[in-house]
Amino acid sequence: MRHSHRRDLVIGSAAAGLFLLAHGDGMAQAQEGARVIPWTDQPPPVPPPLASVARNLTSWENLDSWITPTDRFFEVGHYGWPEIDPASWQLAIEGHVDAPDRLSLAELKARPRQEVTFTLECSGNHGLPFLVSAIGNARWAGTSLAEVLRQAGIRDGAKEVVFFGADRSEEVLRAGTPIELRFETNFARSMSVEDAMNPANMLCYEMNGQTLPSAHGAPVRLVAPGWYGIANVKWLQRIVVSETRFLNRFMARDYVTVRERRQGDQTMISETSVGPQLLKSAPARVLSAAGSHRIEGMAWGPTPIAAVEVRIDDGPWMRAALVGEDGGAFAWRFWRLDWQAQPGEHRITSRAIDTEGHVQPAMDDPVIAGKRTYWESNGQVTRAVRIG
Ligand SMILES: Nc1nc2c(c(=O)[nH]1)N[C@H]1C(S)=C(S)[C@@H](COP(=O)(O)O)O[C@H]1N2
Ligand SMILES: [Mo]
Repeated sequence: MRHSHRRDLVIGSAAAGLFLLAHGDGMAQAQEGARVIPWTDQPPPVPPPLASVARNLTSWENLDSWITPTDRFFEVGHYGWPEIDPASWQLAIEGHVDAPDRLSLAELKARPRQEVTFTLECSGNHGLPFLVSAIGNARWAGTSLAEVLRQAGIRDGAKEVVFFGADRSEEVLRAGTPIELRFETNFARSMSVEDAMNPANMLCYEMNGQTLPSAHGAPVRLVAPGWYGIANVKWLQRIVVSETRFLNRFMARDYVTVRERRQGDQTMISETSVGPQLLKSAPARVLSAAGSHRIEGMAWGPTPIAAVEVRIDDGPWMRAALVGEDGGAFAWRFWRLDWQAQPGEHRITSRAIDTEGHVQPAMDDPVIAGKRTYWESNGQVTRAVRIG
């Protein structure tokens, strides 16, 4: 336990012994005698039209292991849930390249293998009342995207790399007007050539040591560590190197963050495509054992987590202890704070601080308060609990 902060000493002492077993393997459940006190502000169920888009949301109380088991990992599919025959599947590499190629799954698996532990968060997480646990941390394995692109030979003048999924649906522009346009299109997202060539990116065929399940994009998905979920294109079918920018629904119409900003004495609106992950944390659960309490949660973001602070009701910020695995640049950190709780209703808020001193913004920070869309909601998360 860290004692770098004075308030730590006050909070950390008496209850510490009771919870010692809790994080030996990162599992809160492994702890004898400790009981989870469910939050009183439970999210409503995903409303029917979206329940087939965002599935398998596991409550924060049950996201209790550092690696999220695949059967508790949330799933998002905007254009349905394709089942692809891995034996006949091929990945096309085409567009502005010297040597267009088609790669089978066996050929991809024969290439050098790489792995990463990456916490995948949907950019809508915490932006909608029913979407508050669209996050999970998994061990992903595959082969380098950059090496496949290098082999195809990106030609001068290329701007972007576009990733097409096999999932397809109809899109409508100017709906309900005399100049409405309907067309069928595949799910796709693009990245600048520079971002695509990041050595962390992989063509992924394994999740948590098993064959990538179809709900998570089998046979092969893009894993783009450090990016919000939307960039991690599932059911990959074609990778097209492009000389122009690619502006589909998932780059430029939806998945666009609309923000009001003060610019001198004017208010301006900025509209930006959902991008890399942002600094964030959330309280995950409150545990109780023999009259003592402990708050546990996670923190993640683009830069290493230096500290997490927790506030109870309107009290002072208290430093939590970072615990469990430090799984590298792309994985969440678990944290905990022992708590001498008084009976009654309480609000628990956490904020992450990175090694560069950035602090996760409060909900009334202009960067969050000025946001008109639910994407990229990295404001501080407050949960409610009743201590009996
Ligand atoms: N082909 C395809 N890839 C996709 C999506 C999709 O609808 N189709 N959804 C994206 C979004 S919004 C998220 S949050 C992640 C979710 O990944 P998971 O289902 O493995 O959790 O997949 C991304 N990749
Ligand atoms: Mo998402």
